[in-house]
Amino acid sequence: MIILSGGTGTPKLLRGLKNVIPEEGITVIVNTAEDRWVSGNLVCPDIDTVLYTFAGLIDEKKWWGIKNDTFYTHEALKKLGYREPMKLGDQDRAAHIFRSELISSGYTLTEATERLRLSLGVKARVLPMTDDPVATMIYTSEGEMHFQDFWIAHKGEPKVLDVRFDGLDAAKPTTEMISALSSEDTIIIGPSNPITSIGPILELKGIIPILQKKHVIAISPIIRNKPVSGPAGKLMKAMGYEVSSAGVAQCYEDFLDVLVIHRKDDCVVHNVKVVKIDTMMTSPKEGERLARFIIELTKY
Ligand code: GDP
Ligand code: FO1
Repeated sequence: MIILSGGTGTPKLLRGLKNVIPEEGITVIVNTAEDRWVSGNLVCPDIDTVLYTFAGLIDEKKWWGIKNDTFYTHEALKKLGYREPMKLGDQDRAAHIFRSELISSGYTLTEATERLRLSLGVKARVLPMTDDPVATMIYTSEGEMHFQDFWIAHKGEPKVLDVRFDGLDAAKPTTEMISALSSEDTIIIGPSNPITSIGPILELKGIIPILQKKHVIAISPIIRNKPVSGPAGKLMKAMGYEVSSAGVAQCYEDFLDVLVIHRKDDCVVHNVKVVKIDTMMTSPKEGERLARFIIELTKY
């Protein structure tokens, strides 16, 4: 099974899916446009959340970082007068250091992710969307800023005028992710932010034509008129989409076959088959139930 993922909603589904089908049979294609160099190391929030979820390490209260991590280095930097733009845990930082050392010695991000995957004992395949640097920039009433600054330092508050992905035009999808996508009949798009998590994957050259030949099932991250978490609503609105499952369907209109929406969401969605179930995944069991439902849909 192949799934496109960002960093919060889809990992909740993966936490369920790995208890329902063998982990070896899961391939996840992950957004890298929210990646950022912090304190000398490359932080890849979405890749790490997916890896930590499979490894059973994810902090399930925040859905980023490692549970029970300490923040000694982050606090020590603060005492020295340097405020990191992201609050990095000590164990989480170790993964960033390992990744950055590998990249500095010539490994690609895909190869470095594979090394981390093996070290963490993850059996699923985790594939970055590209090995090239891409940065999500949010254009706001307070100026242009990196997604992480918009979300963390500015608490997602400034009015959003536009969203752009620096480096995306020149970025190549990896051969690993193209061959993974090409080898499956059905592609799942997890409940992730359609603008800043799935959007960059879709904008890579050649991805939409592949998806148009596949059976594509997406799970809506919007329930009624609100995202479960994060800035998806604000960003969808800024980019001219309705904040609803109909808006999500519109983001994917070029290739979507089935949209899974919450059973209490009475949104009218045109031109795509809609199926309903409880899509809230507060507990692992709820993720498993949704995973079983999705597996049944793949047997169309
Ligand atoms: P970001 O946090 O907006 O940058 O986006 P991510 O792609 O990392 O994931 C967050 C998305 O997952 C949000 O749009 C949420 O609405 C969605 N999400 C989080 N938890 C759930 C859940 O339990 N069910 C559903 N359907 N969506 C969820
Ligand atoms: N989100 C926050 O709101 N505050 C943080 O300090 C923060 C640190 C952080 C460190 C590592 C990491 O992998 C993710 C982190 N996040 C933090 C989450 C991140 O900003 C976003 O939620 C993801 O990029 C969304 O996909």
